[in-house]
Amino acid sequence: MIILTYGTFDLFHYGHDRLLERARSLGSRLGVGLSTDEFNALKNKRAVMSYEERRDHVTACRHVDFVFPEMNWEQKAADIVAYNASMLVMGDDWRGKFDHLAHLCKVHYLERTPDISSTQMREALKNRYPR
Ligand code: C2G
Repeated sequence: MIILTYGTFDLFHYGHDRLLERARSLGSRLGVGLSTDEFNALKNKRAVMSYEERRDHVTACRHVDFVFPEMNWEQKAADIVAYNASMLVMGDDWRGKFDHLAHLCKVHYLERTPDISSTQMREALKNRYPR
């Protein structure tokens, strides 16, 4: 059973890893739609790490089987069909946002890991290594 999830995965941290681990445990293969820098601009997000650096990090994660670019909001339906995915998994900060895809596959939201985020990591790095 193929599972898909999507995200920026900037400054990869244990909250990301736990999400991917739980998503992977729900199926037999996990694919990650990794937000391109251009799509991050649409999400009003600026990642510290480049797409290639984030891709290498997520690809190295033992829970992940394949990574593909997430270039827009609309591609999920086509991705689900193209990869023959049985489930879309997202953190529950997205709860309800992808229910419109439930006619194509199961949509499952997992509890976010508290007290860790790429933003907090960025702030911590800035304080630890002030320029
Ligand atoms: N996440 C989590 N716990 C955290 C931080 C993130 O479970 N402490 C989850 C998020 O809920 C998301 C995934 O990790 O499912 C990736 O998080 P982000 O990189 O912040 O992704 P986001 O910007 O939410 O992009 O089309 C969907 C978007 O691309 C999702």
